[in-house]
Amino acid sequence: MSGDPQDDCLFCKIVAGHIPATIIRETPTTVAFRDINPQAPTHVLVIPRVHYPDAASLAAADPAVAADVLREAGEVATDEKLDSYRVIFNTGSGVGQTVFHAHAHVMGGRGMQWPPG
Ligand code: IU
Repeated sequence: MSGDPQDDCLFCKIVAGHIPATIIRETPTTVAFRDINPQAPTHVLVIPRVHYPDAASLAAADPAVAADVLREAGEVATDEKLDSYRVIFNTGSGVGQTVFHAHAHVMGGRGMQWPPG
């Protein structure tokens, strides 16, 4: 929960440019890149540059950056011309979180069911 880069974190490595990603937007506090295994025509991840394991711990420690992530999610939707989309923060392995660096999934471009599976 320090905010500092973690040696074993793949998204910290993307922020540092040490592993590749298709980056579509960057701000001083965030990076947005296309998901490597897209589940919708648009599937973009928005991450904070600082490392926190999930969105709630980011918001508790640095609410301004959490707001930046949300704002950037909206900017991605605008860039992608999505009038309907989802912003998803998987939190915990029980609901499918696999990378423990806070990230918003921005997904759109197809119909979706409610409730989600
Ligand atoms: P999750 O909410 O933790 O399950 O989401 C992690 C996402 O990160 C998942 O959709 C992966 O496809 C995606 N991803 C990626 O885009 N690039 C990577 O190098 C790695 C994972 I590792």
